[in-house]
Amino acid sequence: MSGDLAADIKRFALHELGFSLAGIAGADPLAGGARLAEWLTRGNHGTMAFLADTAAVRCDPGRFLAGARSVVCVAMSYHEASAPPGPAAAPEQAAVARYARRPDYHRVIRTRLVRLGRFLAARAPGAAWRPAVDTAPLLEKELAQRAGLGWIGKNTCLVNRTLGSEILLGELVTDVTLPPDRPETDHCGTCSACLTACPSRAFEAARLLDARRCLAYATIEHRGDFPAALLPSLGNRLFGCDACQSACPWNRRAGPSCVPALAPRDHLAGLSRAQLGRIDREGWATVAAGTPLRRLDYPRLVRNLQAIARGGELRGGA
Ligand code: B12
Repeated sequence: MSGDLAADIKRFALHELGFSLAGIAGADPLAGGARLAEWLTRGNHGTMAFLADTAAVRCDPGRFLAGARSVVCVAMSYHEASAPPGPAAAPEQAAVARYARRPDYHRVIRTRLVRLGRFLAARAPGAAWRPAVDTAPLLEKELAQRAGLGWIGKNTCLVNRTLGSEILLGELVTDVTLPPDRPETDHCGTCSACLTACPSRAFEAARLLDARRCLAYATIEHRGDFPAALLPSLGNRLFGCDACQSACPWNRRAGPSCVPALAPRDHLAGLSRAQLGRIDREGWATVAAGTPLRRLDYPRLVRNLQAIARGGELRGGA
């Protein structure tokens, strides 16, 4: 077990690759597997079949990479203390969640994880490694908690005591045995601001989100017609939702820590609904290029814009 190698890997991740946090977790199976199975049985995942299809791998890094012994967990901050709480955009604008108003973190984090893998392999010849960001079948938040990067808050997001929860996660799974860091403990205490702030009442309990009632799910992941029950609470949200994070006192307290690689694209903070309503497929591809917005195809852009308008009618407003 090489303590020096572990320290060098974390130093390289923080100082050469520009990650905000880095820590090491053991690769043994995750306790969250049972909760995930129960969550799936309840249907809380909606149309996200990919979660059910890969459930067995998600809670066992050893099935993600044969012979896995350690997981290097990293995080990148997009937190701008100046960002106002609530949907930033005015009613005539389309609100895009803060994580999505910037270069696509999947690419930003993955290219750096590949460099981290090469750094590891240079120091440990023959080492096997595999990068993972978001779409890879792993319970990223539970691994990050195990690696000491933060704890799973009541809104189910990973929260760091200094940076808050506006951090995006990535992992490098390897068959090299590295000394693990100490897991972080829960610091939510009696606060439940996130649970009450959710505009669509998506939390059935602390750390239990019914994705079918989550506006981030409805605008980004849901396949099919927009869920009618969520129209009144949608507001002008086009892509994602920040409500349960904006309400979190840890985000209120955290200073600005957005990394340069995730610097915001200002035009995405005030997209006009009227202009988007006139845009064609190519036009949308240009607006979404290089950002997480690419996950929203053109038919669902149109669906979400229509849902915002119908929601407004239901509220008797714009
Ligand atoms: C599916 C998914 C979603 C779904 C479902 C969210 C969810 N909570 O599951 C939807 C589309 C709704 C979604 C929304 C968002 N997402 Co998302 N998403 C994922 C994904 C791909 C899988 C998460 C998963 O496994 N869910 C399954 C359920 C069962 O897990 P869970 O709800 O987290 O519950 C666990 C914990 O509660 C835990 N637990 C721990 N202790 C305890 C104690 C008790 C008593 C209980 C009950 C449970 C519990 O057990 C459960 C199983 O692990 C991850 C990437 C990954 N591969 O991990 C990104 C990820 C979680 N998403 C991310 C982001 C940024 C978001 C949004 C903030 C985007 C936005 N602004 O719109 C929102 C936040 C909404 C929210 N409050 O979660 C980031 C979160 C970073 C962070 N700081 O936590 C991730 C890690 C992607 C990344 N690589 O950065 N997401």
